[in-house]
Amino acid sequence: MIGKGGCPEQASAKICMRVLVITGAGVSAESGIPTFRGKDGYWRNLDPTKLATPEAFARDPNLVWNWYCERRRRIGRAQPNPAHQAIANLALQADEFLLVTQNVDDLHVRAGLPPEKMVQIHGDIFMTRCSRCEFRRYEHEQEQDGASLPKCPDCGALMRPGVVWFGEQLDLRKIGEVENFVTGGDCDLVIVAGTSALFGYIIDWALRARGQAGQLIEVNPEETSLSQFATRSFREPAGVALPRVVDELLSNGSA
Ligand code: BV8
Ligand code: ZN
Repeated sequence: MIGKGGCPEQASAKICMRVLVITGAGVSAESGIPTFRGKDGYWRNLDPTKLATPEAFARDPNLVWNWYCERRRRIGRAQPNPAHQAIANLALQADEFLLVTQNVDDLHVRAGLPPEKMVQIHGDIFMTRCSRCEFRRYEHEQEQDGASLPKCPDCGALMRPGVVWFGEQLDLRKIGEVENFVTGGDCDLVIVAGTSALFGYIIDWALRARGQAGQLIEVNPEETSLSQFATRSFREPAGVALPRVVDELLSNGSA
């Protein structure tokens, strides 16, 4: 698989494989970011799947903004872990690559993953957008002091975090990016790491991308609804298993 002359798509690539990686909250757990369903996911003993909803925002936008500000601060203090680094390395070495992440944090990019090789299917926590018009801005520095709720400079409506909430449609452009890759040819390798794979589209993309002959590697200390389809499962933390998986790929070019 490692052609001396390099790979069909990218001469510089060292792994002549078409690779899809799908990640969830578990890959950021070792960076100190709580998962959604882990016991540490609750905030002020509020269920995150109840807080991350348009209803909660309508009911108490202050509470929801405080939650997102606290998460932004926590992510700002966190560092990418070896799982993020291994995936970034794979993105740079594989002939064809796409990362579909459910995570709204920026740890994949901070680990060196080229943003054009990633789709944040549930949005970006550092994006703030108007709840009415198309206005949006990237907010890393500006802290929301929670006192005054941010208003849209264009239409005066309430600004909201640039994420997809439960009960909301996914961004059709992003769905298109994933579909382009998934239908653009069977993958030699699909890696699914740190996700409970609860959303139908996550399972659907993993299985369609893998096609008939591809490998499906699952990295998760626990069984998930995808385990039955996996060709190899690593019941280990992603920060331990993924560097090993990628080293193996680099050393012999196939999983
Ligand atoms: C949708 C952003 C349709 C916010 C998130 C009306 C319209 C549309 C859909 C619906 C609707 N009404 C209801 C729905 C369905 C709805 C829904 O609620 N679904 C159910 C199944 C939950 N779905 C939606 O709302 C979605 N929209 O379906 O649109 C559509 C779809 C496709 C095409 C066209 C139309 C939108 C849902 C998005 C919600 N927003 N995040 C924010 O972050 O604040 S979801 C959020 O929770 C995360 O992004 C992530 O996706 C999810 C958590 O899941 P995981 O990441 O897997 O994390 P979890 O905690 O569950 O598990 C962690 C795993 O890691 C565990 O397995 C654990 O064992 C493992 N782990 C732990 N430590 C480690 C580890 N693994 C490795 N290493 C470790 N160290
Ligand atoms: Zn507006």
